[in-house]
Amino acid sequence: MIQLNIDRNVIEVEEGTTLLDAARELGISIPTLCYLNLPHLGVENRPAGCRICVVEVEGRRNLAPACATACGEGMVVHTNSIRVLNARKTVMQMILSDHPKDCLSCAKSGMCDLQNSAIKLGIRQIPGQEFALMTSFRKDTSPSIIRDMDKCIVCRRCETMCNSVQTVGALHASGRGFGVAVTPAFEQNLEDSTCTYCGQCVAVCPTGALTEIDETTKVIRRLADSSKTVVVQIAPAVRAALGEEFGYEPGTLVTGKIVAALRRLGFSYIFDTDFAADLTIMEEGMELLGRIKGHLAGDKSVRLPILTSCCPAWVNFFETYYPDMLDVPSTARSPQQMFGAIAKTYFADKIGVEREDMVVVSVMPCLAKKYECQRKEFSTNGNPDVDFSISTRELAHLIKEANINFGELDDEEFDNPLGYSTGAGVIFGTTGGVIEAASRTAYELYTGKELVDVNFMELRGFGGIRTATVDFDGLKLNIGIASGLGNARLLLDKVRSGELELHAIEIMACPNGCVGGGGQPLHHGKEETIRRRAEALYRADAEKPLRKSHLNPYIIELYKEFLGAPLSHKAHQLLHTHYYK
Ligand code: HC0
Ligand code: SF4
Repeated sequence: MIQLNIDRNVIEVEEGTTLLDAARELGISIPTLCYLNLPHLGVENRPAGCRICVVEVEGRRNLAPACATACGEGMVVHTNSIRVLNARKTVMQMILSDHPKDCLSCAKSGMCDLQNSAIKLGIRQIPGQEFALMTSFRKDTSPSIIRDMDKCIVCRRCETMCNSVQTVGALHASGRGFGVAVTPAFEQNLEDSTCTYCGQCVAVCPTGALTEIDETTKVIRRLADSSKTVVVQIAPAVRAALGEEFGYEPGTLVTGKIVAALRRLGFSYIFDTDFAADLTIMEEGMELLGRIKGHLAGDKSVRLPILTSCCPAWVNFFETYYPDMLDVPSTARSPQQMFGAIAKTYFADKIGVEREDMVVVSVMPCLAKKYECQRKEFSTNGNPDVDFSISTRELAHLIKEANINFGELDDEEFDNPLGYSTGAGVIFGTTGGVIEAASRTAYELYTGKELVDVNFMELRGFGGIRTATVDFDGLKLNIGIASGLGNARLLLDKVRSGELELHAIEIMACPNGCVGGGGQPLHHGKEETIRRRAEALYRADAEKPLRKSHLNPYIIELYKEFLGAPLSHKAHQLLHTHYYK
């Protein structure tokens, strides 16, 4: 153990502890900007690049970055001496001297760590900025994300998420001095890189350098167009997180308030992606059972394990990195896309609206969903099944912009038929939920027996990679679950090498599933926030009268009136897809 003195407090810490952690243990707050600690993901970003966390160590000539300086025996440290405060202010002024001054209209305004740090440090002027070199980079716009490197402070948090957590490797720092920026290889556009649009870089960017494509203005225009019927669907994970934007604790379910707010915003029909999640289970569950039965019958052409296919960033990832396995994932479209396809056919017919006059908007915790709804295979004669996908954060902006007092809204119910869901559809939003929902239905369809306890506790949890065996009345199914693309890669490599033999694998690109999505209220990597959102979804499931997808009466009606049966010709046309590179 090492003993040192910080701001006249004596503390004992283990060797290797940083000054930042020692100070935090004492309850002393040292400001940070580039530093990001994500212990649940096993990564720590501390390039010591911003120098905002500098402290004074007696006997040393230079100030030391607290995030990257180990405690030493007998050190005497001052975290808020005049010298330290002046240095932090100067550092901040230097960062701001080369930073655009459009804070009022910046997409990150009000959520920006740089802005908050400048406020805390009392910055009121930026001396000498007329002499500073204002660098300017071209803006890079992709279907999901905008890169504005003028706002990059080279904290490299995005690089850590993209490389260490997601193992995608789309972003790296390049250049020197004022010209330094974090960019895809050869400064190509994100769209031409290996980026999956998972949005995890956006979720940790402390400034407006990486933000989502904002589609709220387009949505408002469609809402104002009386010739359009505007239908909205909300994803499972949105209901457990949107409340945070309005002062509620993480994990507060605000489903009824969201429905009420969407009605006030002028949407004609308020539906639930959870309905389409139930539909996904019907299609994907039958596909799973078909492959398992084929496997048991000795059919060598059957590919196992089946991989879930509802996460578009994951689809991007396997299309790029596993082109030899494109026939392994389920062909079922994601619930977002199944919803769009059914809304613009079955439902449009029911209410007598032409496809071209219907606009489908989705509210998603995800940025890759913006890209997914633009994939060409999800449109008919150029008309997309889902017109716009907005994030949970964008919905919060819309509600605030419309002056809706969210906290005072009484709960309202979804519209039917596409607004009714079982508990199985709700848990899609957290890691393990899709495979648990599939297991509930597949068990009953396979065994012909009633599943009394629907809680597959062995499939729940928060570990990035999990395996479990579920018992289908004697048939043991080996299940794998991975969240985060780095974990997906680890698991798939084991399957490819034959080290692991699994029947089905659920993969979600974002750590811990959609509850931790790149479009959710910024959680700054706090695992507790994400965990509480996940718990909320399991609560919502437990409160539902029906908890198995195949019992959803509106799904039964949809097959009876329109689709015929799971995996029918029509179901294939509207609800399945193919993969390509
Ligand atoms: Fe998800 Fe989904 S569960 S990907 O995480 O499958 O975004 O919440 O909407 O589509 O349902 C996201 C969340 C969805 C889809 C569903 C799936
Ligand atoms: Fe990397 Fe995901 Fe960001 Fe793309 S969206 S650059 S894959 S972290």
